[in-house]
Amino acid sequence: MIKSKICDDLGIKYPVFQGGMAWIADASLASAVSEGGGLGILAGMNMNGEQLTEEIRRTRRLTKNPFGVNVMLMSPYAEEVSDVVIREHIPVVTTGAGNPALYMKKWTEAGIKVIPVVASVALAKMVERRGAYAVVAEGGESGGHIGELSTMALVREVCSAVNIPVIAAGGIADGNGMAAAFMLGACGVQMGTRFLVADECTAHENYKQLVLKAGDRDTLVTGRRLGHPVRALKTNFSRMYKEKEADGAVSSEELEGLGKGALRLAAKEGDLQNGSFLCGEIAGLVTKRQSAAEIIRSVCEEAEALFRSAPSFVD
Ligand code: TUI
Repeated sequence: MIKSKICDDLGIKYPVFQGGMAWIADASLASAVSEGGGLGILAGMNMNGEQLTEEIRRTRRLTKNPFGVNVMLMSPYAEEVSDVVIREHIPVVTTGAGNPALYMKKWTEAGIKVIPVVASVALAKMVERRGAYAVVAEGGESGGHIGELSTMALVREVCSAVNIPVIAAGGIADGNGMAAAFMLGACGVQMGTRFLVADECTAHENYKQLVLKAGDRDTLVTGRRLGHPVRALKTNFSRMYKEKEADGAVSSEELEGLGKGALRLAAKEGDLQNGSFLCGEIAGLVTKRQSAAEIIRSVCEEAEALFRSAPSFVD
């Protein structure tokens, strides 16, 4: 069985995190992942404090296993959500899309294991100094908000720069990806795209169909002009957005307005015209519907088989 230091520390069976995907990572998905032996993570992004508290309680009714909460730092609710995780005694908090320095003291003092998602060595070193338990090094193959570096380079560079556990994310959806991440020095993986099609994922059926059908070149990145690049599936909406972004006559305010509500429309309504279907490059590998527990077990068993066959690479 694949295991690492983070399993004992976090009380999980498999070193697999589920990404805290906005509008997607709810009690249903997070509890299924935690029940399956991984770490389920609720998305704090699209909920205010009261809604998140309710979702945490729903999750607790569905699993007794540990789960985490992701605080998306660009969210208008980040401040109130940062207090909810303390009040609710959440054991693990991940952060995304920014620098979590503002909240780290109160979280670590409350005994929370803080695991920021980082896209650079500089941020990884900074959060290590401030008491982060681990980091998720997320490369630009990921869906959603991304940094500049690829997973291959970022994970390796972060692993060599810090002395805390590194969890790899971005472009990982099977045992080969997991084994590769461990070879780079990671001791866990976070997956988002593969969990989009989990039975317990409540994303709209249209979303799941798009992911299942997507090939390797079916995502694109928009939002660079606004300073927050986002990877999504190629659809009429994302192509139109990209064209407008390249058009100097379209103002940044107009672009901001276009993107508003698009994540909810994709996840909840399956709106193929106006929704933004965030998805990673590895979608081409995601072709099967399974339960969250089956996904976690099969990824870890594939990685284990690869490690067992590793001596064949050495003469
Ligand atoms: O946060 C994510 N993925 C997301 S958040 C999201 S919601 C959204 N909606 C519209 C526009 C933008 C976002 C959808 N997907 N992943 C974690 C992540 N964090 N990826 C990259 C980063 C990151 C990037 C730069 C973290 C820190 C950073 O620099 C911070 C600094 O100030 O140094």
